[in-house]
Amino acid sequence: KGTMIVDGRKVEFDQEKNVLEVVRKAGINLPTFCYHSELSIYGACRMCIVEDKWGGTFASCSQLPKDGMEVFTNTPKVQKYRKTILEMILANHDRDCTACDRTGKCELQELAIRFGIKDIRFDHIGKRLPIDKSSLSIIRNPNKCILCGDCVRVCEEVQGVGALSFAHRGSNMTVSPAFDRDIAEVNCINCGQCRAVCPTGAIIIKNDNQKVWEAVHDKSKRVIAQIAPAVRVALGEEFGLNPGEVTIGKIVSALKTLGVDEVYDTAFAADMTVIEESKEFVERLITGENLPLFTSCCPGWVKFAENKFPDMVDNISTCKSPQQMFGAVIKEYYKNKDKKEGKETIMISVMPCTAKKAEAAREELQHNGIRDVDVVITTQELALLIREAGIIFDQLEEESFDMPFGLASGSGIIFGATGGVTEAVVTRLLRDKPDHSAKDILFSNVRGMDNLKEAVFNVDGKEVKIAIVHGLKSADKLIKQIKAGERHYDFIEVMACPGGCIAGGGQPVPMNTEMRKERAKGLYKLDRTSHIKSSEKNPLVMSLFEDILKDNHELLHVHKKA
Ligand code: HC0
Ligand code: SF4
Repeated sequence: KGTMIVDGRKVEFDQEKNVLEVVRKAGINLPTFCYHSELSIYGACRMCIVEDKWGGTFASCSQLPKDGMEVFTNTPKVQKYRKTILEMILANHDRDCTACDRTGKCELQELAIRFGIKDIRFDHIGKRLPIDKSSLSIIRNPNKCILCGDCVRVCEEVQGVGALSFAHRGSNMTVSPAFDRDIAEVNCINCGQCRAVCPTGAIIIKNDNQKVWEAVHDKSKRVIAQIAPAVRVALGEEFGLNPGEVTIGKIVSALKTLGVDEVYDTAFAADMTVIEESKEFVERLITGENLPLFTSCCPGWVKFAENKFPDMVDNISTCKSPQQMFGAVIKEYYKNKDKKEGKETIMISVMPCTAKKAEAAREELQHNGIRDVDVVITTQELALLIREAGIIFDQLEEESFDMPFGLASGSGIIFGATGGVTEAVVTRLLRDKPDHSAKDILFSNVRGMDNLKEAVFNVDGKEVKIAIVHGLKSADKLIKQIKAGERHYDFIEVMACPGGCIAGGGQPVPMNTEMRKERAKGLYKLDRTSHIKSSEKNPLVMSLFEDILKDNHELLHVHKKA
């Protein structure tokens, strides 16, 4: 607690972690590449440099604020210093901006414009390192890397994966997977969080939009799209709206304009998941086998568990994720009609998540070479498709989902936020309990952005303990404690990305905790205004269980997790 003087003006500080945050509080947007409030402080880019009253300079991210401290943010010395750093980075950077995925949203480009960099005094080195296209989810272009280390830290500190690190020394320094291997050959779980923090185009989403165009241009295809819960509260950010603003009607309309035949809600399939997963949970509670039950809908988490805790894979629910359930059900639903009409059904998913691309390609999620889901595009790719097609988002008339798979309960929709799956399953298990106040207390525990959330409730007289974690580092810590016998749970929801799908690696960037909260709020609002509160009250889901799923239950489950 204290007061600092920034450019001659007094600023009080209290919780601010460093001088940089105090300067920003004073209304000065100091530039930085390597500072993220949620990651450890690296202090390498030095763009946030300030001058003290004695003429000394320091990186403001790396200093604690002190009472009476006086700093200047725009002296000739720091201005010159920042410009020189930018020129040095640009001299070493691939300047193929017109064809870059991040153009217009690149933090390096933005700062070059902001600081009026026109002539670069250094020779253009223009690295020519190979581009890594091995992953199904992301592309790494080391020629555009500015060595801020944000990806290295998020992968290690938030995800507990450590797939990326600094390699080589001096001017040969790069960021790469160990031993310069391709990213697909290491323990990367495809979460895309590295891409979400990368300030340039050095890590981008693998773009599958061409596959969408090919499908909608092919008259022999019946093109069906499903839209994940979290997409509807984030896509708007690409078109100037606030985080959390719901644009689902426009998204449906945009997909129809692009040529998709039918548009459905992944939250419908989430309702199926709730019913199947609750059943599985109650069965395990009775037998006592494979507890705790871990949720299975997050493919980043499933791959993490396979890599790190192979002995716990049987604890993961056998339920396919809603994305995959939906694909399997749609293909079954249209099987006979396709045969009659000589068509092929293509399932396209619009997801907030880069790992869903890898999930859809898993061997056990295809049958006789036919995948449950054919193409996965992220929220970001959908925004690109909309722009490419020349669709003016603002002017789109809202449309509703098609039927019969367009109706979802509020429970299905909140899947997109951390705690949502748990809340939906508990709502289902407590369906006969009229005690709303107990449910309200329970749900206040499962919502929010705490790393670990816990709740206890009763099923048929038995006390059940739940944990919710998001960010795989938190999951890693929790599982180690469970293995050591320090903690005990019956049900554990794990989502790889901090905040859940709303903050997936395929969502618009930049992203921070406030935005995550706003996006989650958008989903909870949809839940409140939904006519159907719990999954088993979704009449269309229930009739599906009576109909094609009656003898086809295996469509919803997966048993081999290689
Ligand atoms: Fe999610 Fe899902 S909630 S993982 O976060 O379960 O991606 O939004 O679509 O599959 O429904 C993502 C989001 C989904 C699935 C659903 C689940
Ligand atoms: Fe690490 Fe996720 Fe990036 Fe893979 S996709 S390198 S796991 S942050």
